Amino acid sequence: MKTEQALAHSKEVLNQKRYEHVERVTETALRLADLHGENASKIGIAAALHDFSKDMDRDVLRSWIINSGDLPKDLLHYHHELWHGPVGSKVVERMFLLNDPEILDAIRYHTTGRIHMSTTDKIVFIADYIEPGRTFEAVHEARDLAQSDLDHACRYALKHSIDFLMNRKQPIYPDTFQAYNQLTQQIYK
Ligand code: DGI
Ligand code: FE
Ligand code: FE
Repeated sequence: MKTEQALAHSKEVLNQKRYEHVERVTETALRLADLHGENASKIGIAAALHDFSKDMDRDVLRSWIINSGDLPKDLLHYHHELWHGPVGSKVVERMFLLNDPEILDAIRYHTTGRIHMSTTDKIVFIADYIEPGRTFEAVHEARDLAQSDLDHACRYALKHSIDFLMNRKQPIYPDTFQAYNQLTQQIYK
C-alpha cells in the first residue's frame, strides 16, 4: 500500500471534515519524517489511516474491543474517544491484510501514546496534535518543539493532554501516564 491509497481508503469511510484533518496529519507527518531523516513510507500510511475507525458506531467499536483477542478490555471503562485507535489498527489489519507492526502500532497508540514509543508512533502522535487545523494554546510551543526534538514535543503534548483531562475531572488512561513518565525520565535523567 502507498500513502495515496491509504488516504483514498480513509476518504471512503470518513466524513469530509475528518478526512481533511487526516490529509493535514499526513502532510505534517511526512514533513516531520523528512525533517528528522526518517523513511516516510510507513509513516505516511500510518498517518493516512490513523483515524480510520473514528466515524464507526460506538456499539461497533465496543464489540471490536470485546471480540478481538488482544485489545485490553479496560478500554471500555475509559472515554469512548480512546477506542478508535486500537480498533482502527485491527480493522485495517483485517480489511487491507496489513500486517506491519510499525504501522499498526502507530495507529493503535495515536491517541494515548505508550511506553517506549517508536519514532513512527511519535511522529503520528505529534502530527495529530500539531496539524495546521489545531488552534488550542499549547499547539504553538508543540509545533516549535516538533521541529527540533520529537521526544520533547511528545512529552509536552502528553503533559498538556493530562492537564486538560484532569482539569475536566476526567480519568487518564494508563498508557498516557506511562508514555509521559518514560519520556520525562528519559529527558530529565
Ligand atoms: O481523533 P482525533 O480527534 O484527531 O484526536 P485523538 O485521537 O488524539 O483524540 C483525542 C481525544 O481523546 C481528546 O479529545 C482527548 C481524549 N482523551 C480521553 N481520554 C484520554 C484522551 N487522550 C489521552 N491522550 N489520554 C486519555 O486518557
Ligand atoms: Fe484519533
Ligand atoms: Fe486524528
